[in-house]
Amino acid sequence: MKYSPIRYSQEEMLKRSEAFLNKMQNRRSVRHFSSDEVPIEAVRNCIAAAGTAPSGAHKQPWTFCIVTDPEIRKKIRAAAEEEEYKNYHGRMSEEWMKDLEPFGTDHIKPFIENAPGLIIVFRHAYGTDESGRTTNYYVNESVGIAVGMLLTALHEIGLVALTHTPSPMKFLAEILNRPDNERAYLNIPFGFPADNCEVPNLNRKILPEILKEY
Ligand code: IYR
Repeated sequence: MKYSPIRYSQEEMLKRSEAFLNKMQNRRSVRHFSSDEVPIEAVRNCIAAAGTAPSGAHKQPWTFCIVTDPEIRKKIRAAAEEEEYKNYHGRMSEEWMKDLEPFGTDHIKPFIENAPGLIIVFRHAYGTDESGRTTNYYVNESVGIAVGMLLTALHEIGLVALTHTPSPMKFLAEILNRPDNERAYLNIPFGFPADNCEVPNLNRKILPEILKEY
């Protein structure tokens, strides 16, 4: 099948790369959400955009669950806080606890209930068809790329998000009744930042630190 994507002039490419970089420099993880309503159809489009990600043998080994139901969120929060309590009270190393200090995180996760919604991402450890189990390839890489595209899409429409990693997160598949081949990958609360929202004053590595040219 023939493929002819748009071809920009070199000057236009530079201009677009600078504009995109500026836009992405403004993306931040947010832990405090407002209750402002979010256009859910726009979030569905962001998920469809994530679903355009490349994947091993094009198996598309992902499921994205949008969760807004208060009862389900209550269950997820209770289970997440139970695990996180254990993490913050003995399961995480001293070094880990110290590394997290600038972010002011603890086991209490109000955003699970008060963000306008959650996108819970599942990776497919294997696939299924009429004959039984099928193999998926590079599942972590594939789902990681799709999530990167999802975060970019959410940022593009002016939403903020958090990549929340409750651990262990087996409870997510149980609460959402996902099939056996699906393993929770990330919980992504999304919405608008709260009025008084603050984020840690982080420095990003500069380009020479992350880019080596050969
Ligand atoms: N999963 C825990 C701890 C945590 C770990 C890392 I690495 C972070 O960058 C942030 C939090 C939690 O969600 O609080």
